[in-house]
Amino acid sequence: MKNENKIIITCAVTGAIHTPTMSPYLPLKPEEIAEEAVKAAEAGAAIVHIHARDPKTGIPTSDVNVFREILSRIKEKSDVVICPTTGGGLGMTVEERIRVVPELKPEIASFNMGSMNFALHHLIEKYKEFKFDWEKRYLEMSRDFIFRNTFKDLEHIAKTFYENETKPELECYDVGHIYNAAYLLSTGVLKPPLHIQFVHGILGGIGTHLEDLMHMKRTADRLFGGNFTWSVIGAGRFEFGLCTAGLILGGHVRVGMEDNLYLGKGRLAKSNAEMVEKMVRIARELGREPATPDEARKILGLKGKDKVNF
Ligand code: KMH
Ligand code: ZN
Repeated sequence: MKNENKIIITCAVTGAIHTPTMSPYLPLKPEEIAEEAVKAAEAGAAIVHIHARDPKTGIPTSDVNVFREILSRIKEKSDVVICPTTGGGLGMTVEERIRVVPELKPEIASFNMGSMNFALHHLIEKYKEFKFDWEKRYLEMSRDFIFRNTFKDLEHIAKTFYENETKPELECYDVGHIYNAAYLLSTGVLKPPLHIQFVHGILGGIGTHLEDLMHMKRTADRLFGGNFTWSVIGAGRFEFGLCTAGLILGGHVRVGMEDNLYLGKGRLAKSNAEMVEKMVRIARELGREPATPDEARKILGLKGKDKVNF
């Protein structure tokens, strides 16, 4: 089968949105995060997207040593492409967020394309009480939180990525972020071909209607012609629907507990692998075969797993 027909499934295994109360299955410790990532890869994920959490409390952390432990554990057991976050978690500085790139020199990492009020406070009302003190405070703080990615930041982040031969995965949470990417491409800050991830359903960004995805896709088509690859995220219950739409439109997809904790209505996913398995089933039913990690490396033009620093 040719690479054009291959679908890259990314699994985002823990993230910095959901908190321990929301699911007992959310991996928190480095060994749990790594294990979930390895199993997701075995289930068919070609890329795993990684955030780190404090091993004791589960609070998202930018500690490079925790990232290093997670990434090395995964690499020991799997050849999956490892994509750490540079979005980090609420309250981290840009410098803290991007440290993983010069330190660990990953093949690919997330690169957030604009500033926004990344809001999670609306999740509070779903829970009567929280396991840890920090959870409610963390979610509440997002009501007034600007996820900072100014043009000055974006230039600095891009420079750091290219110096380390790390491919940017451009997280676009709204149409304006696609225009930001086009501007940075026109000024030479970003280099073609771009890899864009359309992120739907974060409060503060674009919604989860099919028309929203069509608008993002049409805008990127118009601005970049055929010279880009793309993937879709649908937060919460829209995950599988939007990913299915994305795969029908010829894109790649991301699933996993960072974006959604449920496998179906009222049914918590017990593992990230279960979510990947579901996506693999849908893809195969619709005639798309999951890409292997090496096929994903080729499709995205990555430098290779021997060139990372972990
Ligand atoms: N949390 C997602 C909505 C990042 O880590 O840099 C997008 C994301 C961003 O994964
Ligand atoms: Zn992330």
